[in-house]
Amino acid sequence: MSLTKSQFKQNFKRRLKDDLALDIDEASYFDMYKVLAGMVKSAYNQNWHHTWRSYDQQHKKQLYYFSIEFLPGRMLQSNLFNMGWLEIVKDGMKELGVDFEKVVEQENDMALGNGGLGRLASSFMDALASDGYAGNGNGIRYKYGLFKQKFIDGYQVELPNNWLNEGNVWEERRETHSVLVRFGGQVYLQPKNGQLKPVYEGSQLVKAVPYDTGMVGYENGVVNTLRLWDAEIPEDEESKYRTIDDLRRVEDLTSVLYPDDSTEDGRRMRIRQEYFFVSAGLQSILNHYLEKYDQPLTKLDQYVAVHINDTHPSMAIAELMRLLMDEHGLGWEDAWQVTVNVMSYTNHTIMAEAMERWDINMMQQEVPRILQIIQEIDRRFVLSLEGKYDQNFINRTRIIANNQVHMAHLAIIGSHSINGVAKLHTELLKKEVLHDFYRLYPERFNNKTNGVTLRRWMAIDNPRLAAILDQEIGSDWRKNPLELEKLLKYRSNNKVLDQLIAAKQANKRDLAKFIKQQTGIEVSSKAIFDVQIKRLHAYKRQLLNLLRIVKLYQDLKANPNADIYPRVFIFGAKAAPSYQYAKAVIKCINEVANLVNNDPDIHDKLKVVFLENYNVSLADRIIPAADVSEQISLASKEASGTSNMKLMANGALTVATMDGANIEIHDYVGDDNIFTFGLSSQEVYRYYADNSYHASEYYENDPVIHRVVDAFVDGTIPNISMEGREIFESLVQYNGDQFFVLRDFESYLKAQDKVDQAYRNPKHWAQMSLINTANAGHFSSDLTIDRYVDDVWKLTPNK
Ligand code: B1N
Repeated sequence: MSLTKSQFKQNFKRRLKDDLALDIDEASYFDMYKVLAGMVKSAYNQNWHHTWRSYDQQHKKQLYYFSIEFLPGRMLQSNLFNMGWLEIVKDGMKELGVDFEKVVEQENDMALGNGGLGRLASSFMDALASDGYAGNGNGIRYKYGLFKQKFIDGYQVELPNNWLNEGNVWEERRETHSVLVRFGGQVYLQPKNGQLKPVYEGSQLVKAVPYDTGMVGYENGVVNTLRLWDAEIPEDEESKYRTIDDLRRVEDLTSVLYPDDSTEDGRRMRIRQEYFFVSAGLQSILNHYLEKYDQPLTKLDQYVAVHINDTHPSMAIAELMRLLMDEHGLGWEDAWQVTVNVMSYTNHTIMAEAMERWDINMMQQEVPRILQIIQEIDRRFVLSLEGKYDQNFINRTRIIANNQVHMAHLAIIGSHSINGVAKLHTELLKKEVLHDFYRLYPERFNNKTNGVTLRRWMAIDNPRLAAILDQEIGSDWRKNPLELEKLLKYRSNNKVLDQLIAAKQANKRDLAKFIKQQTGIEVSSKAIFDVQIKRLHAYKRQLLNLLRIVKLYQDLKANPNADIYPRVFIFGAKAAPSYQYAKAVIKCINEVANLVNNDPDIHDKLKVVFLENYNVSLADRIIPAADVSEQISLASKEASGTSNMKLMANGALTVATMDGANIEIHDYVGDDNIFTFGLSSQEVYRYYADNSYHASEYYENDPVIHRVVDAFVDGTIPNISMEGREIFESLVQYNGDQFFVLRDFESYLKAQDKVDQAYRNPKHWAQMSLINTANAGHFSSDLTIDRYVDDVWKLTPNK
């Protein structure tokens, strides 16, 4: 896919003419985006074709990553980059007098995910292709991505995100690969040729149509497939869809992404969505296997791995059983063996409210055959334990209990591998949350610490940093992320440290300009840029950050000369629309921002900036400019976190609790290059055990806490009479403060004081920053994928 600059300029102008009948000075940025994306796609289509043909010819084992969320963000730049075209196109555009940045911004950010889980799925797509493995995605083509967030009077307002309204240049509708997915009705089993076969009455068929998107590997010619399913009414079933409601239920299957991170609202539609993409995906996998690989289904596990990203796709276990038995005639034992060998499962959270449990009656109504099969899996599971384990143990581990289907139990019983997403998280799964299952299947449990696409977050988003790296340690770190460690040699090299400082400064100036544009707020690029970007959730404790800002404000009001190093607090966070507490925190942050930013006593010492609509494109802008990374979840609650990795890679220093992957970051950079604080997970569990944490005591006994918390109800912060009260109450009740904000407050202040002091020594700060970047290679998703490939999926790289 080589291309010279003059070829590019020529082709680009010609295609504007050929496709749109426009000269370059007549084309809009959107026209140019479409034409450029079209060029990119025609260029990789050949490789796409080659890639899947070679998988088929070699009968390569293929992985299918099933995820209810994918979050690729904008794809133009990353495709250009992976094809080795980015610099050529940037230069060419400049010579053509086109603002490339503006062209890039035309693309609707593909936001088919909520947060870390969805972004992880997309980073794995990039890593699989870039490492040369046959790995494909399977998901839902939502018409509306995650809502657009606006702030009106400081409140979050959700607007629809109609990302498809101007078309999607990357996708390819593959009508001929459509399959039918059955919902509802009654199912009976009838003997036929010595087997029991289901007979359906009154069920409805939905047509699942795949839209495929090429996943371009980094400079290796590999292009894998992300297959997202849309739902339609089958042509010959139209007569069965009589009511508007019938139609709506089909449309709704792929209309909205559930905007819930870590909670389930138990909606019937969600079950239907989950079954829809799982059934469609598995059918297309089996069709392809039988047609192109032409092997018996008993050998499926040699050629196919299906990974279920959290429990949302866990019906895949029952659906594969159904397809193997009902459609292809395998007996239970054979089908079960194949299924367990094919399936593997990642758990992403220990938050009890996020554990999916579906009402048995709802499953009966929506997916009756699947429920039948789950009941049989459950029956056999219980049978296998009887006599070996006591009744309590059996009741705790079985899939169906209290009229609910426990999806994590199904996922565990039906998979050969179960992994957590950071060392601590996996340990907690084994010791606490899934301990019973760990006793049953110790060999199935393993850790796979998350990773991030360093090429995107560093090479594409932070060209200034990348240029320094390339010059000092060469450019191999793009392919071999551990090469970043070579940077350690320069930790005392003044020239390199000065360059790093200058690059960060320039990035901060860019972000300051953007902040001014978006919010009107003036921030100084000399201040510390202190960043907390992630979903808004009580356990992530944005409130802890906010309480400290209020304290600094009060300190400065009492003593305007207080020695506080100027800081800009930057937030990005969406709250689930039904999550009232999280929305109250957003309102309070916005009101504190108003108060602080407009108080002349504060000068430039504190600024608070809450950027609207945090998404991948906004992350692209913020992360290169960050000095401080806030990773302050209550220990044990954040399974891994991934913004921690992106920020460290860009040289931000982490203020961290010993939670999730923070612990591993700490292990790599060492005590001196991270600011840790707060309770350990053991201490948290001890508090749970003896029920001895009483938030009210901290409120009563600590005058600083008292004053800060009172600010939420005494008028110090205006316009939050309701929300301030809600937060106040949540904190000061005897058994309030579920996430130990007040308990960790003092320790947090101390860690932040160290940050404040350390920043005053720019050389030393740059050195710490360098050490973080140098160790970030360990958190490349390329390496995470290598570990999944070796331990779980057993794939071989493509030649
Ligand atoms: O998955 C990320 C982790 O880095 C984060 O720590 C973790 O919080 C996140 C229900 C979830 N866990 N659970 C979800 C998402 C959507 C949904 O409907 C739960 N997201 C995470 C990647 O491992």
